[in-house]
Amino acid sequence: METLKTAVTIAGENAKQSAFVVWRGFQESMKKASEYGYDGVELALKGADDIDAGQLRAWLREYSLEVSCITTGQVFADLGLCFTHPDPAMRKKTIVVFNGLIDLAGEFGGIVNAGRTRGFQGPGQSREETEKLFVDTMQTLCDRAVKQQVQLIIEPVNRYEINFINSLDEGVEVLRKVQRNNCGLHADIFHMNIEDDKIGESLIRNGEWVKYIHFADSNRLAPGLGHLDFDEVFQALKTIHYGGWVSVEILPGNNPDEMARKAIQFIKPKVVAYNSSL
Ligand code: LER
Ligand code: MN
Repeated sequence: METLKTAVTIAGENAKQSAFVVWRGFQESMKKASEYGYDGVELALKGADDIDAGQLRAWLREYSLEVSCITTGQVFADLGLCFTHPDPAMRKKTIVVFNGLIDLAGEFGGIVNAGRTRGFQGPGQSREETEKLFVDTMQTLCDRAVKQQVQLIIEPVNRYEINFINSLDEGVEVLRKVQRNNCGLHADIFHMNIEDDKIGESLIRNGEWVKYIHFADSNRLAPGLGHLDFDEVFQALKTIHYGGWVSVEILPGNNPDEMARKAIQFIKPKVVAYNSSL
């Protein structure tokens, strides 16, 4: 079984508020991530042009980090693109942007997420139409990604942010219809606390699909600052033999450095204990 690794979410310095990350500015963020003891960085990008691949390679080497995943929230929030867009031209643009990110992930991390970019049920759109557009776009992107050995993972997000794919159960239901081996679930513990029946039980029930994890507490601050039971989460991860990334996606507050430090101080001992029990 693979070990757990820790990551923190980052974006470029000009990224808008819609980039839901702890730190901004790639190099500075990577330097701090390494100093604080994270193993990797999760890159929030709105396109492959956001970062120079050569520079990224050099920084990762300099700071001994890996890319955990490329996330795409800004593609939705900033560019207005998504898999279920009713306009075919906008869906085509979504595919072009994702193709670039998939190619980048081919060298860095091997995972691209679709959070809110998976789309939503728009006014006048039926659930069936929404699902069909989602499945078609996912199939196109998975077929592109398989050549780069990249996985495309969808993140159930709570109902107050989106009206399509809110829980892990719902995620699995639609992923089964995609019928591709390189797709999976990205479980965010904060969203699961709102939508799933029991966090541990849902992780176990849907375990074979879980490929990536976001960590935040009930109030979306650093794990340990809310009322979620992270021992239950780690126990469930053990049960499903989860190996790979746990990535901190939290509200940075007024002091992102302090929040990032509190997060790693809370999760690192649990990750070390998990890994040494393998
Ligand atoms: C993205 O990872 C996420 O969790 C969303 O809630 C951002 O709005
Ligand atoms: Mn998330």
